[in-house]
Amino acid sequence: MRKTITTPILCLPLMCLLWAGCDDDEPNPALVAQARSMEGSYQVQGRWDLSGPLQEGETIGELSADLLVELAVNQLTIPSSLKDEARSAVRAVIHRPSTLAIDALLPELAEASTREALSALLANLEVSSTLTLTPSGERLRATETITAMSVETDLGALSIPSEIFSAGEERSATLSSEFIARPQDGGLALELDRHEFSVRGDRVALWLLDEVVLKDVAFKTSMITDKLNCDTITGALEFDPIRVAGINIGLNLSKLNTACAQLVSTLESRALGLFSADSGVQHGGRAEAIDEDSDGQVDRLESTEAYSGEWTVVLSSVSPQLAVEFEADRAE
Ligand SMILES: [Ca+2]
Repeated sequence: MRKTITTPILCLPLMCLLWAGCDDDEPNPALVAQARSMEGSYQVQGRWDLSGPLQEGETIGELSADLLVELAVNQLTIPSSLKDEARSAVRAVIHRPSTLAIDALLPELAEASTREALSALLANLEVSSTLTLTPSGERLRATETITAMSVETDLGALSIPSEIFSAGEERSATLSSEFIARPQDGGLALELDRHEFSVRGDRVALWLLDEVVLKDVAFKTSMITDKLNCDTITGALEFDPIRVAGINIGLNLSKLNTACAQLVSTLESRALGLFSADSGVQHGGRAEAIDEDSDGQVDRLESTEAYSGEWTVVLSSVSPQLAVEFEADRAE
């Protein structure tokens, strides 16, 4: 009698191990079926809004001054506990005059209309990609690869060359991302894990400035670093020793000149001081899966409001948020 009871109990863990199918590990047949109904390749038309960092109403001078404040604070030898207070104090003294000095050196970029025009373009990037979904139990292995990028201008759609938005030969280059997608219980919906692309938002912004916004202007963004003269910028900064919590934080002209030299070289690799050269974008979230002809095979995916994105590396003073939406049609 005893034997017939104890044997199954002792064997249970081993059986689970061998069959990988006890209790919670049992694949949900509904999710497995959903995953199979979504299998295949899709053509994705996405719209990205990369204008987040430009929507604060700041001029190029202000954006650059934000960066100068950060770089100047990094020059200081102060306890980390005082850093926030020191940043506020330095900002209060140098931000406004350096903004005016930089805007005066770059009048072509200081115009509000320039920033607004660039912001409007970055807010409506059309991004084409392919998406393949391969079932694996109740999940899907997904690969998304960006194939093209364009913007709508007054003169019609303009393609952004791939050598601009891709990282070119740099090692971090990847326009293809692998991730997991999870069909959701209780309806045709798919949760796409956050996945990252090292799209060069900085180069896209500079290219759009040159090719569209400043098209009829002799000034080009490659002239930014030549025109930013640190003697002029730091010469505009006059201040008494800055004290924080009773301590002189030691900001002087020499440290400001070092910070300004760093600003100029940083602007060479960052568009307008906004996007770091190695900034990536990542997005993910909920998509609706639509079976238009009710044949059991999903034909279309559409992002929902619960789909979002963000910059992966961005200046601390600007918004990392990135709006992304897409529709994907099954490729025949
Ligand atoms: Ca169908």
